[in-house]
Amino acid sequence: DTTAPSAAREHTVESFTREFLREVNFGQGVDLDRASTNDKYLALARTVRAYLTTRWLETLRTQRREQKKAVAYMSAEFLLGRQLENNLLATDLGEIARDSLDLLGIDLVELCNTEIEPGLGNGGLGRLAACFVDSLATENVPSIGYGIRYEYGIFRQRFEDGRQVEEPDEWLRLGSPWEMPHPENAVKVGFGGRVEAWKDESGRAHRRWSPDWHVTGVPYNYMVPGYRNGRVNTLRLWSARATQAFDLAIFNAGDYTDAVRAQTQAENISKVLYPEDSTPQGKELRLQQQYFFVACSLRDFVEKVLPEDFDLHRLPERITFQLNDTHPVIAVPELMRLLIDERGWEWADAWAVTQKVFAYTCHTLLPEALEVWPVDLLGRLLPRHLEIIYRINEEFLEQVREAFPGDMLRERHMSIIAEEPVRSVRMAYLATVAGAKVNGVAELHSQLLRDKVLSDFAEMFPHKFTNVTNGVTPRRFMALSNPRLSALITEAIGEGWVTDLERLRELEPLADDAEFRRRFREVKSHNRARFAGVIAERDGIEISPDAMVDAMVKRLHEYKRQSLKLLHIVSLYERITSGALPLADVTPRTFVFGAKAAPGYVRAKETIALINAVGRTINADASLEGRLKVAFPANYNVTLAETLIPAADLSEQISQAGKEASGTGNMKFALNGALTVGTDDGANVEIRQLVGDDHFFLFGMDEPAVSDLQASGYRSASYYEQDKDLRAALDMIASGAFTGGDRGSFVSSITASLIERDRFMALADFRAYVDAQERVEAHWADQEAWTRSAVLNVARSGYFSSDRSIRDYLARIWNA
Ligand code: 26Q
Repeated sequence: DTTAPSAAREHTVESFTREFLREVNFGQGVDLDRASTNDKYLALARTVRAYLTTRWLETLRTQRREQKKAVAYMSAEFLLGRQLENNLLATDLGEIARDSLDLLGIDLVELCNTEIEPGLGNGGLGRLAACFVDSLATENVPSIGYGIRYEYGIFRQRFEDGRQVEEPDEWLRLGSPWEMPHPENAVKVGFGGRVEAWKDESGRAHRRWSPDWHVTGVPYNYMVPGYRNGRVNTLRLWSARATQAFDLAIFNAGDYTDAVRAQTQAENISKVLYPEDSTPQGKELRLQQQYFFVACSLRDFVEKVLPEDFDLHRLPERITFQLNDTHPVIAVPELMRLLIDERGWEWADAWAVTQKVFAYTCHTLLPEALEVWPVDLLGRLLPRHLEIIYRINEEFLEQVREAFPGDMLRERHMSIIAEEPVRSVRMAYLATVAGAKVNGVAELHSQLLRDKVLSDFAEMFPHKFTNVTNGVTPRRFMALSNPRLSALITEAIGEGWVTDLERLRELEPLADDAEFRRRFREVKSHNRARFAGVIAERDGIEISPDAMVDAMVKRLHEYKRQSLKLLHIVSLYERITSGALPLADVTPRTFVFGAKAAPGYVRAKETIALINAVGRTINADASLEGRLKVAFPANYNVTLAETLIPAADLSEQISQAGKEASGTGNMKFALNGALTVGTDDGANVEIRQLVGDDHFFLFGMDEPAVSDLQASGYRSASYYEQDKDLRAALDMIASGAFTGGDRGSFVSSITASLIERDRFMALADFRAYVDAQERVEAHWADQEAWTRSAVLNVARSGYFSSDRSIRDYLARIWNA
């Protein structure tokens, strides 16, 4: 970047080297010639951190002076990925650091690769939060992210005999140079206990919560730099500690072991990220986590971020709390409690403010993924909050009765409290009632929220409902991860596109430029080779760098239909081995999978085992002459995504229509020049509309077709009976062809469940999918046509920058 105010002027290689060496000596306490790679990594990280800190402090001073309205993004997950490279990119210190280290004989890339990524999220929702804080900073929005500093992030995945094994993610093992703990700003949070009534001198009735145990939240600050704009925002993650008072009381009582046990109980709260991302179990510790970080964050904002003696009646002028799904929704009764019990406000005043400061983003459509908390559990842990929720519900149902007199059924449907199967709080309903706005994450998803999941609420509060289509940060997912493509783009259209992604449109004419296409292919080819190198080293997987890279990477879920992809692979293999398909007609392809299964999700784990079994067989079959390969590197994470996505030619987005709220991997692939084979689901719909039907392989039932088929009675067995290729593929799996003749265990349970039930209609979409794959192959056979499509995918996907998402949030929600 030569036009941006270059860091070089204030930060020469020389001074960088001096600061780096200082960090080696005085930060790590070692001589350079005795320093380990980790010492050098930490020293480099701290050098960059110091540079950021100057700007961070300046950002904080400005905000204290100007007191602009801010956004607090509350999320139980922030799937950040590695920090060093990103921060070098944002500060434009990359070249200086490289030159400086070169002179010292140190390899920058090796240091970057030392970093263990903070995997503080499960998948899409957590990564979205990370993209959003990046874009908030880049779009110059005063904002703060609030979340949990899990000691263990998403588990590390290994395969043992093809089966998933989970290991703890010890991401803090080698030290964490990016965080700044602030124990002096710790916050105390209560749990359990009782609620008492009391009267003040004037005789006014009040309620008071006396918790019976407490936990201390220690804030850890992370700096979130905007892209070369001088702003550095804060991400504040909370870590749980035992409260000192609690410790002392028990120690003084002489019970040392009890005291230690109490400490452990407290610290358990931020110990580990729950690895389920759907069908959440109502686990008490999970609710403790949610209340813990939300209570800390509200108190922090009200008491530390806002000026002292700020009049909270004006809170809506200063903040929106954006709730990332329902995980932080307990913030609603917590703010009510704070205003009413702790500040003596009247209910109506507190409710008026509360309804203005919260907004809710929904990320799902699956009914089983909607969070509910049994009232007995919630009432035991947070008795005052349950009372408040009941009162919110009473007043809300009163409103429902007024709006729809005599409609008892509606009242029951809309109640925040579900009666069946156990009395529970429906968190999405609470969020919808309390929030000023409710948004879905793609056009189709928002429409389905209005029409189906929350239709009664949309009827009652039409003004609340809106859409903000997700986006991804082009900093990490283009500039950082795909430097070759980025350089080619910059050469073609100049600087500036990284923060103004619609400018990629200027590439459109180049799709017709043969020389540009050649260079584009060269970039892809380089990226494939780079990816091949990484998985060879990391996983011992050998692939040809010339074969088409066909990638399906996302959490393992039945609705995402990895099994449909697998049926396609098995069908190809079956047709080849049975002689129906001449090898010469088979497009050389590497089928790449990346997927973690929730540890308790048996069917998902069986699917992983089956993919690995099929892969082992196909990869070892010499008769294929290496034309087909299955590559399933373990432990797919942000870091691996950064080398895989730029290498991909084909992006698999094949969820059952109406099930994937948005998807964000789909956007990353399109922006890196992969073509999509996909259903009419989530943001695929918008991707296809933008890139055009000729450059997107659409297949399968759309959402209305799925609903109709469901209503008329779906019988998967009929597809098995009537499609001989499908039958042959399923039979081949069931015969034990991939499991050394073993027809038992997961083989029979997976095939039987597909043939007999097939919850997400993979069989119904099989034929359309195979046809789409044949269109893929025909298009690929014409490399010029394919490259043209790939370039147009890049050129027309600028809309999917998370910068645009943030601007949409500003216009539709935060300034509204
Ligand atoms: C809730 C309660 C208890 C335990 C776990 C959970 C939990 C945790 C994570 C529930 C859901 C999640 C994650 C959901 C998620 O990642 N959803 C995805 O969000 C993306 C960003 O909007 C969308 O693109 C995806 O379509 C959606 O599946």
